[in-house]
Amino acid sequence: MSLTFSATVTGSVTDGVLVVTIDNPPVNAASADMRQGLFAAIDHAAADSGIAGVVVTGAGKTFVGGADIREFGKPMAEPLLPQLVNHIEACDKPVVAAINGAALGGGLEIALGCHHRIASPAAKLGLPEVKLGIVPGAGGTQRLPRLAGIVAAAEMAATGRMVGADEALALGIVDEVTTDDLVAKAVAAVGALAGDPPRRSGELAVQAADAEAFDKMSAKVLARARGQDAPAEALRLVRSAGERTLAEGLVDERATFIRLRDADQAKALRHVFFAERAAAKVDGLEGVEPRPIRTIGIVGLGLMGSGIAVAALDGGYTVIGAEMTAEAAEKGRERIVAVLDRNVASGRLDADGREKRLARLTTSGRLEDLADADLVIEAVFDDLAVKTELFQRLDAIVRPDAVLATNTSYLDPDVLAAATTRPERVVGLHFFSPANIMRLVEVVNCARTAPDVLATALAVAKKLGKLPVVSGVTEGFIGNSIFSAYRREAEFLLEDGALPQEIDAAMEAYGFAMGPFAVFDLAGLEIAWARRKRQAGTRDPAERYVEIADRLCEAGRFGQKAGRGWYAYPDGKRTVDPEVTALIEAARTKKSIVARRIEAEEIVSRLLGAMAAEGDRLLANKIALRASDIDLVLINGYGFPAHRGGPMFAAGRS
Ligand code: T1G
Repeated sequence: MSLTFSATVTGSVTDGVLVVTIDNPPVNAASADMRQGLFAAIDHAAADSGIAGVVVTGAGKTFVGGADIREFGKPMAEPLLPQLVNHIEACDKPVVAAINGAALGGGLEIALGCHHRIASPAAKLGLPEVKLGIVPGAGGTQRLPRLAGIVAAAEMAATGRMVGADEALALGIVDEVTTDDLVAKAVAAVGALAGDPPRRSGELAVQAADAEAFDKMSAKVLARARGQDAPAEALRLVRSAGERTLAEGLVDERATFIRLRDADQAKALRHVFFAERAAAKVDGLEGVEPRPIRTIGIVGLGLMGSGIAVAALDGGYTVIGAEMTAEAAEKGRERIVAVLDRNVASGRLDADGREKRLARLTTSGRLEDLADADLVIEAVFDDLAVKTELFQRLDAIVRPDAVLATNTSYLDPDVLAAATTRPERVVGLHFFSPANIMRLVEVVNCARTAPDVLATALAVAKKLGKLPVVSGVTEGFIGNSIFSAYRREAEFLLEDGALPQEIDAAMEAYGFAMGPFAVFDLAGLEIAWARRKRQAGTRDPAERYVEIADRLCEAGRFGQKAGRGWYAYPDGKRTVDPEVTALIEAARTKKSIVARRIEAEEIVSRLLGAMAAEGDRLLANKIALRASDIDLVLINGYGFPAHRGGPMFAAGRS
């Protein structure tokens, strides 16, 4: 007999057990309708003497993906999630969670309110709220430590790390893992538990924490949390679970959740969450099938190319790495193997994974060996003549349906496309170094790129686990265009009166891991210098131009690797250098600029404003599809603090 408790919650009685299924696509989020339905299902079971207990499970691949984030900022209908979780836990009949997939945030909290938890191997459990700038708000910080202990629970709540079924079992978060019929197993568990007092996680004692382990974990978490409020609050709430009653802890948790939910950081991180999902949606690609890609050729196995090769191997592709000579190819292979070995040493990869990847890798000193590649990505020296000649050769080697992608940062991919007989198959895949680590890939939609080629590039980037953002063709695409505007304004500030260390301090206080001048030194000053010299002949004389960086380069101050740049680096330690201050003062004098004190607030405002103004230009010229895409590029490629939402969000433009 089928029972309907709400539009998204239905039930059926099997062997005297009410099996409740949550079906709220796409992720079974705990919407108002779902909460009302599940609440009613528990009431129904409690009232029906023919029902021995309840099984709660999700339809599809998710158990419950969490509270419905789209409801945040709107009036919340009862029952609120904590009320629902408390209601489940208070039920006098056994309620068993059959965790069939992701149980995240409120989804895990619902499972923790159940009296017994059985997970399928596909289950993923976690409290990712801190990634949204909040803390769990329905008992997660209070019930999880009662099952998993304070240190493990605190680490999960403060980092948002998900655990798989086996780790959840080892931690005591779930009671069983089964590869059998999950619901049948849960129905049997209800039968076995019926008649006994339910085991309520909220009533369990909290085991005393290993203080040293907690402090060590906490220090690591807070070091990474830089400027974010939620992780410290999550640590505090879990840590204090052992010092007060469940009721007291729940009150503090809820108040903290509401305070953080309505604060700026959570609003920014919710923006980023939805921005990431919007970025993959490109008008005109609905229903466009990507071309099947199994073998990826990579030309150029230097730092970028070898990183891209590892990313492709990690993504499950067969990889042919090509260089111009056998020796260079062998060196490239060594670079790839070295990255894999580092991943094994760090525990990110096991020996079997390493072997499987190497079995899918071949390297060659002959471009002709790329003939069977479905996609070829070039990552050779960023020189137009070199890349153009390479594309002409590849065009004649690969199949007509093969896709050709350029990793260029600054060159015009339309010129490369025009050098081939099939420009429609050319696209840009601008990776960020190290390509096997950085999530961001700018997918450059060239003038002639065919829709299915663009769809192919997006699909490959997604399979690589990357965050693809579509960019049109302009020098520097989205990221480097904005970064150039950021650099220009930072140098204007120098002329006007600020010093590199003051500008860096202001931006680091705002939330950047590194200020602009520290970043310029890290990246090296010579490439920007070469570009400025190339552009000198055509530069508009009316345009304000700052010569300070040129003076640095003329003095051989090319940045951290050279031991001197905007800073000096005695023993590798970034140090203010009076020589640079003198160079800046001389540049001001040359332009008769009277330096003035510039406060941090003006520094931040001008630099954010410069980025947002360039973002407006990119939107007006249709280089970026949406303002939130620009935010994603700056956050994932240039260290813009995610909890500030990105330059366009910070400027109120997205
Ligand atoms: N609420 C609303 N919409 C959501 C959602 C959510 N929690 N999670 C995903 N979506 C949408 C998403 O925007 C996209 O929409 C579609 O679902 C597919 O998402 C009280 C308060 C579950 C692992 O943080 O991690 O519980 O673009 O592409 O790759 O303590 O979604 O199709 O229109 O990501 O299969 C805590 C967030 C909330 C989990 C599935 N939960 N979601 O991944 O699909 S706060 C989370 C995810 C909370 C309580 C607190 C993933 C997923 P559209 P998708 P996926």
